[in-house]
Amino acid sequence: MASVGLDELQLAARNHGLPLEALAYPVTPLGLHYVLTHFDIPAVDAATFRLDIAGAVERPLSLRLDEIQARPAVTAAVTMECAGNGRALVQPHVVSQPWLLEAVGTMEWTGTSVAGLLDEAGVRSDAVEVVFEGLDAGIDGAVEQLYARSLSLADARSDGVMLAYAANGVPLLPQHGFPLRLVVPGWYGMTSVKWLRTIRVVAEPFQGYQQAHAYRMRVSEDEPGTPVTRMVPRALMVPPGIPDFMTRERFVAAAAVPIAGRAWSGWGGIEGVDFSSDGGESWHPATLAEPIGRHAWRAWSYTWRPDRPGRYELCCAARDDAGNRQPLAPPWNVGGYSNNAVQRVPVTVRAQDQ
Ligand SMILES: Nc1nc2c(c(=O)[nH]1)N[C@H]1C(S)=C(S)[C@@H](COP(=O)(O)O)O[C@H]1N2
Ligand SMILES: [Mo]
Repeated sequence: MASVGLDELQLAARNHGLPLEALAYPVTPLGLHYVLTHFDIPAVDAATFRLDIAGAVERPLSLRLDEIQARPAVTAAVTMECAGNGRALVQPHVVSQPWLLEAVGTMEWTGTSVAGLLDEAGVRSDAVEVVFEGLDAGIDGAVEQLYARSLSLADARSDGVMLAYAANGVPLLPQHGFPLRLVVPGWYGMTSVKWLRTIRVVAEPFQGYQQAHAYRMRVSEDEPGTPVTRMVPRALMVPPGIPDFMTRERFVAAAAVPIAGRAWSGWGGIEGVDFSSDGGESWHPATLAEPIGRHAWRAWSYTWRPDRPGRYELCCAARDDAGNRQPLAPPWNVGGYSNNAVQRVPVTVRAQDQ
């Protein structure tokens, strides 16, 4: 593994991933969902909070939290993954939040639809995009900013896109965007702006830092690249057996080993998951469970029967119904985004008498 610096350790100690054993839960318990915050977590007073809907609209709105909560509510299980998931596994090393594979989670979000609010404000005919701006300020790439991202009008209006004020049945935790955040199913997490303060409908494409500079797929700093959008497919397994404290290496008994995990894609449903115990040389189809929601990960399982004690490398790979399949080797780009190379779990099978 490439070594990470103290600045990366500082980020890794503030943000945190899903412990992979928590893949066991269909809905990630509060506190186990990954967290990624670029700047500081703002302390927001819900009593004085306002969401402004401004810009190219007929009727600008300024809504209190209780007014938003009084609107028609939707609840959906949504799998969210950071675009930088897998970054620490790419070569050459990309300096940023050093995720291995744990920047994912699924919560049951409750909120109100963005389409409904846009209709109420009345989007003007010259509008092209909707900018979602957070309360959190900071400096990124030498640019001072409020964290902000945009969506095309069509994407902002699409089914399932909501302003969420609750997760797993309780008000949002501070680190997940209290009191109000955007949730955009199927897209990488940077899209789902936390601590939402302003929705601005604009007549020109948004050129903010997190849109026009960060979150671009490109292999050199001087090319504009293409935007990072939806999650490419990924399957993860709960590492089986017991771990070594320091190396996290796994140890299992020489017996039938139940393997379980979850798989998701932002491009469509999961068509299949394949399992390998020889580092990706040979593959065996896993069993898929029924989906728990259109925007949520899907459980899969496989019974692995190692034929002898020794060292193995377990892998899993997802396929979606849009025809995407996980690669064996990580794709490289400047930001270390969208690395969905297959998970590799080294395991030692111990003889029965050990
Ligand atoms: N306002 C604001 N929204 C934000 C961010 C942020 O730093 N500020 N980080 C984004 C990124 S990169 C991710 S991956 C998700 C993480 O959401 P979570 O911490 O609730 O898991 O929030 C997104 N929304
Ligand atoms: Mo992210």
